[in-house]
Amino acid sequence: MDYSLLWLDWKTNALLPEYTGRIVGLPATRQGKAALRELMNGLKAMGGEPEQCGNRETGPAIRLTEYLGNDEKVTLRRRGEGMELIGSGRALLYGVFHLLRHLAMGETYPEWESSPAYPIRMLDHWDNADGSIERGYAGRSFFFRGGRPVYSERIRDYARLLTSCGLNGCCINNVNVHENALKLLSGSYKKELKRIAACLGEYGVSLWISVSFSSPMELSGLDTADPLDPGVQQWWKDTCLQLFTSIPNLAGFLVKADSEGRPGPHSYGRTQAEGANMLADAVRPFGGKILWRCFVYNCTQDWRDTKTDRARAQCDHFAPLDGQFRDNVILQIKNGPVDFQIREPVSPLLGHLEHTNSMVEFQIAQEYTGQQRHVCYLLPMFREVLDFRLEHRPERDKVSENICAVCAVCNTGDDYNWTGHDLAAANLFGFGLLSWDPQADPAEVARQWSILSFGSDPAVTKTVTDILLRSRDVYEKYSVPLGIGWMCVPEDHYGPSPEGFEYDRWGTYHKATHREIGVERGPDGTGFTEQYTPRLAAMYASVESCPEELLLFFHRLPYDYRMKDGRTLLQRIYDDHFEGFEEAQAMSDAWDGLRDKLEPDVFARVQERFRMQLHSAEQWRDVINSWLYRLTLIPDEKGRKIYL
Ligand code: GCW
Repeated sequence: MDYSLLWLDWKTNALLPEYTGRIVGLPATRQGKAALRELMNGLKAMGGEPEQCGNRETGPAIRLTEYLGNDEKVTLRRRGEGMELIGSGRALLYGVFHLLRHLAMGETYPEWESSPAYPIRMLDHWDNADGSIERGYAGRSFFFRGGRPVYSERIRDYARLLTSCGLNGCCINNVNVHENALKLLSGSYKKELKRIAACLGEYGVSLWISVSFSSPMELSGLDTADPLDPGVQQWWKDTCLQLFTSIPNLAGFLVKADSEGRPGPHSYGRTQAEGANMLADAVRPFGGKILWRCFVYNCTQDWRDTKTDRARAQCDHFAPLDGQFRDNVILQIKNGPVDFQIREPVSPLLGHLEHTNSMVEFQIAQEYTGQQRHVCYLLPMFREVLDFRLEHRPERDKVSENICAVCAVCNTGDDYNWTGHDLAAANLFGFGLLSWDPQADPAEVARQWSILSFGSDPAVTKTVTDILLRSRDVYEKYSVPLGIGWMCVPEDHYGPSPEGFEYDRWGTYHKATHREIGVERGPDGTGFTEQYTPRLAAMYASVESCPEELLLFFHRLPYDYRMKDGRTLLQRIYDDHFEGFEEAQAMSDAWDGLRDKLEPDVFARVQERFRMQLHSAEQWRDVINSWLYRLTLIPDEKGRKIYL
């Protein structure tokens, strides 16, 4: 096998309790059978010798009790000296993986009664038909090769990984739908899709595909894709009939429309709701859903235009449309108002949709957070977003209570370790657990992941967990300061380039001069703060009450502005950059200390990533500090060397 099984290899030293020696119960469905197989194989991999006893219960055992249906609620409870798992076939899968995980960690009776917080918990792949991956940092696609989808055993193991951490959906192709990917709709790859869908389905994972809004023109030569045109509507209906009837496990479409040059309803003078609803009507007979992205903004802005603010765009476009979307449309909203930066406020649009389904889109592909060469554990950020109180509706105030689904842009590829950086797999695992339970504790998730991935030596667990939990703050310190965003190299988005986006068209400006830096987003500026409810709006609008980590997201300030601890803004930035690099060095040293405790190849792979991280962190430190020093001519108070 040319890939690892990540947290599913069950190589642990756990002492298995007696009841794990007998398995009772004969699940009838494909998913139930998969659960039984996983249980047997998992116990064997842990050194057990489980015996399948049919329905005979002759002593302490694990009993699998399968209910018919598709419900995801699962119960694990003690039964005499043994355990019983109760649920539908897919719920048994979650139960089995939960049991195996906890046995592997040495827990004897991991009782659990749980339902996932959301019915849709999925990963979005940005895989292209040619096998490349947009913003992919872990090799090439394992869904596509040479212009078409391909089935392989790896997809089955991928499905196992997803289910084992609670995920149940996967969109296999990029939201930018080009070339052969267009044909996923047309039936050209029906056989391949069917095979992939069946394989995912065995593990309770639904297939989604991204489609282009102008498919009727691109695939069939219609002269319009206007959502109100009857011919267009019929085209989508016919296409969906073909597709959904041949692929039963297809859940629906993900659509990036009117965004970064992609076609959409705006080209025909129609609203986002009219566009989404037309597709929703076409998939409805098959129980399908439309995930409609809200990443709609003007990406051809002139840097001299002081009126337009990209942060405002999503609310400006979508908030007025609340209530106009069909009930099988879900608006997919990035966690922040701009674009997956290391620090952004929570997207205010998440509060505005009272009568429209919405979901949060996170990104575990670390596009702006170190591209899986830097360690950056994102669960603390995701928890902050899900816990954020929008203050719109007291009864369901938190983001986590306002949404009906979650997704993350995926960080996998065909690298041996799936995620490029071995430690980046913690984001995949963690996102899964969090999507099931938005209250999951990032520290506990990191601990579990570390034990399952690297074994139970407490020194390893402690070091790995510490590294993960510090990593986001460290990355933030040496990279982009105080929520300002961007400052990375255009195109590949890796490494520092403080003015790289400054005179470009993307609307991501900081407008730094020798006196001040930042965009004012309060009422006297772009008015972005007004998109929040009054208390939050006032909090962000005032420099005094704005959380310091977001200061330069919301405000334009002089470099000698005094931070709460008395340092100037500029000195804070200098200090963060020096400290951030030192802390990255300390994380790398801590990893070096594990040399004798880990498998040599794992140790070496991560060590190599730390080498890349340190090189890049040093660049970030030096480029940002030198740039600010040369711009302001204000020296570092501590007299450290600032140079390129
Ligand atoms: O951040 C940008 C990325 C694009 C991506 C886009 C999006 C898939 O740089 O590569 O396109 O976001 O989310 O649609």
